[in-house]
Amino acid sequence: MFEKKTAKKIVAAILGCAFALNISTVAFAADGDSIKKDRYEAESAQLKGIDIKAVTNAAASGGKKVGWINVPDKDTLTFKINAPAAGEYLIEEGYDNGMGDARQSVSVNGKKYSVQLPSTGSWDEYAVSDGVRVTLNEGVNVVVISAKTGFAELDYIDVSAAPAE
Ligand SMILES: [Ca+2]
Repeated sequence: MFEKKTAKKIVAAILGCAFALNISTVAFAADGDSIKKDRYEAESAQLKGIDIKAVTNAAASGGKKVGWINVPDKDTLTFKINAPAAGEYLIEEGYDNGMGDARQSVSVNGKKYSVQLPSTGSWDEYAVSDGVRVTLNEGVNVVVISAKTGFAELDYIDVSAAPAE
C-alpha cells in the first residue's frame, strides 16, 4: 500500500538528490559563443578545519556561503567535481571579501594552484575571481581549496572548459 509516509520519504529522497547535484548555468563569451559552467556551492563541499563554517546569507548563491576560512592550510573545502573529458578547465570562485586582498590555494588532484581574491569592498558584496586554469581528469576530480592569506569567504565555484590558448 502506498502510504502518505512513503510518498513523503520519496519526495525527500528526490529533493536530497537535487541538492546534491551541481547546477549548470550558461554564460556568453565576447564572441557570442555559449560557455557551460557547472556550479558547485561552497556550502555543499566537505568542510574541515578550525574556524571554517557555512553561514546563511540571502545574497549568496543558494542562500549560503562558507566563511571563517582563516587558518592557512588548515581551513579547507573539498569538492568532488565531474569533468566530461580530460583537459584544461577554468575554476572561478564566487566570493566576498570585506578585508584586504586575499589568496587561497586550489589543489586539483594534488597539484597546487593559487587564486587571488581582491577585496570586494565589504562583506556580502560578491565578485567572481579570475579563472584558474587547471587540468582535470575525465570523471571525478578532487579539488581542495584552503586558506592562504587574508579572509575571503567562498560562495561557490564555477567550472567550465578553458578557452584555447
Ligand atoms: Ca553558496
